[in-house]
Amino acid sequence: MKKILTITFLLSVVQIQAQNMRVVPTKAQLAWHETEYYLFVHFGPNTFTDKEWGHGDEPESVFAPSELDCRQWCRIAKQAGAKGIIITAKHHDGFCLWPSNYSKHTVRESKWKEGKGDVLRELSDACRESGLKFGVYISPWDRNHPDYGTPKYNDVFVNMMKEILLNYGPVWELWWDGANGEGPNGKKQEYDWRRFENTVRQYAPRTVIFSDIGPDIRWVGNEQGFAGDPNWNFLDTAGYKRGEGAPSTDTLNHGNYNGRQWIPAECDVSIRPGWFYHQQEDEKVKTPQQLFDLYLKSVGRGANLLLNVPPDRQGRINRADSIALIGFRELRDKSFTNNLLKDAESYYEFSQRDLKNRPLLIRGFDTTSSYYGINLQNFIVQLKSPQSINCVVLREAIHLGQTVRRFSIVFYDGTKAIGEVQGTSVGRKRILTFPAVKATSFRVYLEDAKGNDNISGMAAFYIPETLVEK
Ligand code: FUL
Repeated sequence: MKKILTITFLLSVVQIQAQNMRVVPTKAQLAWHETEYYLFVHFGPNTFTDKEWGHGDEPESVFAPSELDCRQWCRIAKQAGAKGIIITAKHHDGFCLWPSNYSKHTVRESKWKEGKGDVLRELSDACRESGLKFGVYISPWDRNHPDYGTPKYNDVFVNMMKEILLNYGPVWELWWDGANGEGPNGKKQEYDWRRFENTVRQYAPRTVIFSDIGPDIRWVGNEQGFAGDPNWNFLDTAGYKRGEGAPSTDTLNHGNYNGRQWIPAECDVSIRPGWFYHQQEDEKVKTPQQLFDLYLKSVGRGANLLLNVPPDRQGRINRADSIALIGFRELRDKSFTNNLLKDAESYYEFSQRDLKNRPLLIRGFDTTSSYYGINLQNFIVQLKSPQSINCVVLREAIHLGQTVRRFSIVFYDGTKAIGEVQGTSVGRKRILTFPAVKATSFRVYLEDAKGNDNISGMAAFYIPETLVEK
């Protein structure tokens, strides 16, 4: 009897572990991971009143862009190498950038284009034309709507989402802000999240939903744009709620190593101090170098980067921001174009599989994830000639899960070890930067993993010294 119990116990342990190891992304999440970096656009009455959180009592006439040009936003996004745009269709002030039938606080009531304007229409068209993904931020918190704070508001919110999903889709990502304050009647809303989620799944099953705790994508726990190190794509949401009931910011930042759901992190951060445009911040736009550093701390830790670039009162992306964005693009191109492993050879010390993995290195580091994985243990890369290296990039075949917890890389000059770097999680992409070493080969040691590791891409670069992560 005791034996049977022990066996049953062991089997269930094995089962639980196997279940954990099988946590993998959905197809939509996998595609989302590949979008890597895209723009956030905060635009609305706050742009004109110089506020960050409007009270919802602003007259609609304040919304008056003089030369709104969503095609200009898209051109700049493309030039900057971003893959999509997410727009604040409705911020906390409740103003709708589309003529919603469920509100009287919209572009229709403004004087812009004599009430015939529709920012969502213009942006969704422009995104489609330029091959950018179109995403929508919609704040459940509404400081204007008369029904807010009553069950009727949940109908309003559902209907607004339906309007957006059905009339402007495909919506690639839907962004639910966790903030929940009081409405015009002084009451907070009891959101019917289950119904909200069902609505999106019913009308737009391919849309990925962001909120603090998913269901598809989680908030990274800060608005500075950096993911945790390590960063797990797993999160346990049982017992947690959106907004104030969310897990600790530290948990959101790192994820849960043993989490049962695949809910990867997105790093939202603004190119300026504020989320909305304020002229006095024109001098405070982040530099290309700062943006590059954010890229290392977000994308380089396996998360996605959602970079906010707020249009000005004309309705155009300001010159100061576009210059920074293009500069950021140039730094990425300069850094990641010349993969030093192009001609390298790779092999396992203790196996006969010499050179079998060469395609991994040659394919190097494209954006489509390879469907084959190799194991890191004793993986050696032999360079054709000595190379100065200060950056190594790894990818895990995340469609098979995420397992790598700790690894190290030892660099050699001939047979002499000349340097070592350490890394934690890998996930969709891990970019390690370090003081340059001149090496003839290097060896990757897997120090700890939660299951079979599958590395699907590896590359090495010599990036400008000033860009090495501090
Ligand atoms: C927060 C909001 O309160 C900010 O205004 C901004 O929209 C940011 C992205 O999310 O919760």
